[in-house]
Amino acid sequence: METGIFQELRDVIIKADRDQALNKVASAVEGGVDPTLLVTEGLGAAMTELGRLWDEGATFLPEVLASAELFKECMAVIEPYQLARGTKTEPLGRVVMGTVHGDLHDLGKNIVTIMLRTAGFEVIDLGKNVPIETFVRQVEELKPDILGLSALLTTTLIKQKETIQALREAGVRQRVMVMIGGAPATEAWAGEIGADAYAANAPDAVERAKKLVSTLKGGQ
Ligand code: B12
Repeated sequence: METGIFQELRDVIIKADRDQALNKVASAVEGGVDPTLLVTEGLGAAMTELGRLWDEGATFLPEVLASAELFKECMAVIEPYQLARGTKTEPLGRVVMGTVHGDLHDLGKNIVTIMLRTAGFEVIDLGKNVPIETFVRQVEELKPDILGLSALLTTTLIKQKETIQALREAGVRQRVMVMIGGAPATEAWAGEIGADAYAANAPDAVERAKKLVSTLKGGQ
């Protein structure tokens, strides 16, 4: 039963039980469980739950790190199955994505990246802790339709604003749609810093990205 596997997967990710998690993921994808649901209901939900435990002081950094590493290993198993379900036609658009400078959180960004790829976008993932100049240079060189900026710390949120400012200063702001996300980001923050879109989660990010691209194609 599918809902059972998501709960089981959440439990073993939270416990960072590597063997169990990798076995469960492999047998689920081979058994035809929807890979996107495994990512959102299994892996993503486990990290959200871990976040709640962290807030309560019921888990500690080494445990979170172990779960985060395992999350990545599981994603690597799921990704080929997810991509195989995606479209193989002309990409919907090009996205450059990264976590802002000073911020090492990349699990959420990775989920957004893979979901955008599955939806048919070409995504160039710059990784985490990405300097502002790198974002600007990649926008100049790769000419993406969308720049995605992830930030998980209240102290690094400001980098989203500074990146948009730097794009303006480099004269390339009008060339790209900027989409922001990450736990402390909000719709209001997006408006305040002049971003084109905010999304709270990966499915929302896909919807927003599709709208941004259709606005671009509509000749805005
Ligand atoms: C896992 C984790 C870590 C891991 C990160 C591993 C990794 N590779 O990412 C480790 C252990 C390394 C870590 C380190 C730290 N962490 Co930490 N971490 C977390 C935790 C528990 C979960 C974050 C997570 O992965 N969530 C699950 C994913 C799926 O959700 P998400 O990231 O929000 O992403 C979703 C959306 O936000 C959105 N999204 C994300 N990015 C983007 C981008 C775009 C463009 C769009 C559209 C959407 C989008 O879609 C995603 C999918 O749905 C949170 C707790 C929490 N409540 O969030 C703390 C948390 C973020 N960490 C925190 C802190 C303080 C730290 C440390 C400073 C701890 C320390 N003392 O060293 C360091 C900072 C290191 C650094 N410089 O970045 C605080 C931040 C507090 C604050 N207000 O700033 C939190 C909130 C915990 C807390 N309550 O104190 N952390």
